[in-house]
Amino acid sequence: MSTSGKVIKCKAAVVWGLKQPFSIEEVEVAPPKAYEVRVKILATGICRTDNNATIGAMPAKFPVILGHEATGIIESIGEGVTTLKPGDKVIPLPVPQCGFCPGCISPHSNYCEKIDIIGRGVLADGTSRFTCKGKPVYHFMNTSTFTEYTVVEECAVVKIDAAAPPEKVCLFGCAFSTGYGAAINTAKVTPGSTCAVFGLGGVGLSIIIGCKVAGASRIIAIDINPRKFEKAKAVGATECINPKDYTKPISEVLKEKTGNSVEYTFEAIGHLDTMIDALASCHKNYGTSVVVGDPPSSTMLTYDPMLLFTGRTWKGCIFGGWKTRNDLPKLVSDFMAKKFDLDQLITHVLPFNKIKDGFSLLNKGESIRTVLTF
Ligand code: PAD
Ligand code: ZN
Ligand code: ZN
Repeated sequence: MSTSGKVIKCKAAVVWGLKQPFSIEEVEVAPPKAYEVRVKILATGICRTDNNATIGAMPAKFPVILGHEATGIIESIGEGVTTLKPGDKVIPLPVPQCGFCPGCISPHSNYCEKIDIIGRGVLADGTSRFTCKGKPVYHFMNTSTFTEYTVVEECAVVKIDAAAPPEKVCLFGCAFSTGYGAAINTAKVTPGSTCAVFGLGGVGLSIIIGCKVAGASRIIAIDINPRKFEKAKAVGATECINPKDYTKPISEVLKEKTGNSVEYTFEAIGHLDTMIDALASCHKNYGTSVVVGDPPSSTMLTYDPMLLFTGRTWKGCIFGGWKTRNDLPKLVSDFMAKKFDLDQLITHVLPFNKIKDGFSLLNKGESIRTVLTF
């Protein structure tokens, strides 16, 4: 029996308020309105950004369905949708590509104005498609994937190769694309260069993969959790540093180890002190440092402007600089052609109802990516 045009009742992980746990509930998912599609989620990864939203470090409206790194199948489409049809395998896009805003029109930008970075929690018409126990439940980052079904705007989802394995390519919905693109697109790492990556989660390891594909000859991986080092080496790090083994800042340690020659540094943690240390770690004139970690909301950063005055470049990056609807299908094709491997990044695969265990693995530093399957 077709579900098109009808409300679907299904299971979703709802977070009812700040610092509240994930609660598996029966929710109602309304049919897609004009220029929207309803997606059956097949697999979804757990990202630090979801955890940040539960603790207030990333804006979100509660109650909310979090999750933004997924693969799914189009269940039905709303009026006016022309680029997708039921049955298409897709990746929902936390950074949409509307095609019309200044960021979409510029060849130098991937920042689509439709991105919900401020936690609006609603779709274009200002309403949500989810309800639970008679109350509206908000969307998250244009996607909301911790649910069996979600509704997203046409510009916030892209069709991919039907043969792509869902429990792997969901990582293209955030961690892999972000990290890999930070190295390839944002820093534009050059062959033979020296790179340093602060933070070895799913994002940091993907940065290492990007640095390696770009031909970097020295990739220094930094984390306070030494259990991450084996994975870092497996994806291409040439050496690893634990800040806990030193009393001085890592920028000083790197200067000594490299003869002051680090070209590219990346912060993939989301802490203000490591953003400054990563900046100070690259060469004072020709160095480039990229902030990839989410800055904690409502905080300010002070730094010595001399760090920039001498010529360093300090950049940020959203979703690895990819124009999502144009570029993700090509990245998935590169994966299918074995240009890179995601196996090292996926440490755990759990059924969706074990979502709390997935977050506990992340917070205990035991996982890189946990993928939840439905
Ligand atoms: P994660 O928590 O899996 O990895 C972070 C790593 O940093 C862990 O291995 C920690 O042990 C390590 N760490 C913590 N403190 C320190 C420290 N002081 N020094 C060195 N290492 C430390 O997170 P993730 O890989 O999922 O995400 C990393 C960040 O990137 C996080 O802030 C997330 O919100 C952000 C992100 N940004 C974008 C974007 O578009 N810019 C996209 C996705 C994620
Ligand atoms: Zn993410
Ligand atoms: Zn746009």
